[in-house]
Amino acid sequence: MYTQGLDSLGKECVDRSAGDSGPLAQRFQERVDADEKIEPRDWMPDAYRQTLIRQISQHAHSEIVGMLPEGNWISRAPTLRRKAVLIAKVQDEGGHGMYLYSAAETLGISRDQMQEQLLAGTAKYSSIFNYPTLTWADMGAIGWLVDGAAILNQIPICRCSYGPYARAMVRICKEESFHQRQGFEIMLTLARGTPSQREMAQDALDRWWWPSLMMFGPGDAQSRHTAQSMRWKIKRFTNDELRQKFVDVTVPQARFLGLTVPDPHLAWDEAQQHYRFGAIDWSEFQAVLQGNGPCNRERLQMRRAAHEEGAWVREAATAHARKQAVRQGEAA
Ligand code: FAQ
Repeated sequence: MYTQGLDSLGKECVDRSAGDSGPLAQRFQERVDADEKIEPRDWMPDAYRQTLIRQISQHAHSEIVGMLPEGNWISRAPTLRRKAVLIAKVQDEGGHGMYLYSAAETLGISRDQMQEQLLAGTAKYSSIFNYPTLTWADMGAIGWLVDGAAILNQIPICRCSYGPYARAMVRICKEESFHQRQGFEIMLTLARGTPSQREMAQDALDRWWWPSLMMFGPGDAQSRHTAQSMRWKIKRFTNDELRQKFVDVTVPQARFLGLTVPDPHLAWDEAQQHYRFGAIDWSEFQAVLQGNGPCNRERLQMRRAAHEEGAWVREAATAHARKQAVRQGEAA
């Protein structure tokens, strides 16, 4: 369902003017154009390397910070089954962060450097994780909308030009698909429940709809990286193309749930075969990116505390590795 139509979008947005010249750069672009994978030891333009480090590390940080809004509900899940599923989902997100940090490390940045950037507040992570999770229905809305948006954004990355990133995304997308379904199932249960459960589901949709649309990034005219990233096949579709696909897929799902998308301008455009939707409040998006969203400070505080509290684990692991190395040296 989420992959339908993705292969027919995006071709006209490739900017051919940017990029290095010189025989190595030319050969590199030819390989990308031929859909060959670029591997860590291959020559690549420095700007390509930096773009990947930026995007993959932001993506990894998003997964790690993204554990916090849901982690908040593990102890309050309504049943044992819901608790077990939520724990598994949050663990998956931790795993996604680890694969992605490993993929970024192949480009020459260390995990410690990425951690420092996150904890210092200089690294970006997805805006969506700076919103609070106020009710149980938010677990449904996150799975349905946030993971749904993440899948649409990430399936094309399985075909991205950089091998380690593309391969990491294959497993991640499979797990995101399970996450999306569990979220939809929570919403369905609430939507078919008591009037107050239904109200809770509607309230969660009202609060998460617009931030989910913002996940895809600024509009194409404002996106500074899209043209070059598409030329390098890091991105396969523009932010607006993916956002439109998300709206087209999700609105019928909201109707199936019997919930109302909080957008008075939402309308089906028969000629275009797309839903038209209202204007996004980009000032809210910018405020979140500048650190002034509802939970930015809380999220970073939590990460810093977790890092400090985990110092003894890192020390123990390092001491264990040292001991192992000495023993292996003695045995050799
Ligand atoms: N939030 O020129 P563009 C998940 C920044 S994972 C914050 O369009 P680009 C799983 C952008 O970095 C969610 N910042 O940039 C999960 C750039 O800043 P810079 C994360 C944003 O890179 C589910 C500037 O604005 N997914 O949800 C955002 O070409 C549930 C200009 O933007 C990924 O990271 C934003 N929403 O396109 C976990 C997917 N949007 O670096 C837990 C991979 C834009 O110049 C629970 N990433 N910015 O200072 C991508 O596809 C791209 O990086 C985009 C942005 C599309 C996010």
